[in-house]
Amino acid sequence: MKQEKILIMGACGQIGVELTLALRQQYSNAQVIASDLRDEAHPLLEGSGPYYKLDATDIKAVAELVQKESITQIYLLAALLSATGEKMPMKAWEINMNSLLQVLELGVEQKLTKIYWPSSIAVFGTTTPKNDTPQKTIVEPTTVYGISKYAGELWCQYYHRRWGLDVRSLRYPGLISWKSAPGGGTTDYAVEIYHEALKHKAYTSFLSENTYLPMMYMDDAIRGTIELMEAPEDQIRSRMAYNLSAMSFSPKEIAAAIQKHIPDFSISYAPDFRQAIADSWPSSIDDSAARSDWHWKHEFDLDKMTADMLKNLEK
Ligand code: NAD
Ligand code: AKB
Repeated sequence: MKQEKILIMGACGQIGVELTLALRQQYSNAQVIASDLRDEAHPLLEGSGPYYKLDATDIKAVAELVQKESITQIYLLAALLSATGEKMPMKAWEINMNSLLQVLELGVEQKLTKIYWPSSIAVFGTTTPKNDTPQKTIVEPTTVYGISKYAGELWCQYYHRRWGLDVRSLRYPGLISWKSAPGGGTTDYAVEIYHEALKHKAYTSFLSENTYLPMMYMDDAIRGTIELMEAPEDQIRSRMAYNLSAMSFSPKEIAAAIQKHIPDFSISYAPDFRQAIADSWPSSIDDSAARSDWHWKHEFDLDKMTADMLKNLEK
């Protein structure tokens, strides 16, 4: 059997850094090629494996690299997220859609064994049921980011149905991590708050106190991603992205969790344009399809995540 060789695009981002390191543990450094538009991110620099500066929308350069490195799998993480996307909608559409369509085409041409492409809770909109949002429901996204994610899911399903391409996807909730910074999303407040709590014992949230959103610790997201990708093909019953859930909390609740460790931490609220985006998203997600199809299970709740975040950021 041909040895798997994985290309990660967008490897310097919040997810990319941790996914690259985790896949290098699972396979080997040489089997996991990291790439991004930016210079190599610091956590990847310490000799952990090969790195290329690569524009995910430059199909010629991507195709050349796939050939040169005999790539068998692609993880396409390059994207503009919800808040940045609203500032430059056409650019977000171009990056998010063109990179995906080109990778799907390349997947068929080069007979790639697997492709991973993440979707988001941003596919849902104001007409979607807000609590325990089901896997299949009304989907009318309000942001260009959400539109690109939902269109992308349909394209993934199309390439699987039409060409048998093994492309898999998850609708991540907001992700919280300490190794790398978030890249311009609406859920970024839930990372910033830990940094500010340790530095200044105070944080001003750009979302209002009772805005509940689905959230997940990065450790769970990385493990879930690898479990989805390693699952036998017959367990993947949805070729649209799977809902994935761990916890749901508001700015007021995360602040209370931090106050258990830093009692004099204080939070204030100054909602900005991201409030409307958050208000259009679900408060909580029903991920029973992922739990029954490929046995997804989260490990971190708000208190466990808060203890781990503060411990690692303090270092
Ligand atoms: P991020 O913004 O932190 O990282 C994205 C990376 O893509 C950056 O390093 C950026 O330099 C790179 N990039 C942008 N344009 C590029 C291009 N043209 N060519 C190559 N690289 C390019 O984002 P992230 O949080 O790591 O998200 C990764 C994926 O996961 C995205 O598709 C995002 O929509 C999805 N997602 C993330 C979250 C989250 O909370 N982090 C939630 C849901 C879905
Ligand atoms: C964002 O806020 O844009 C992302 C996401 C939930 O897709 N974190």
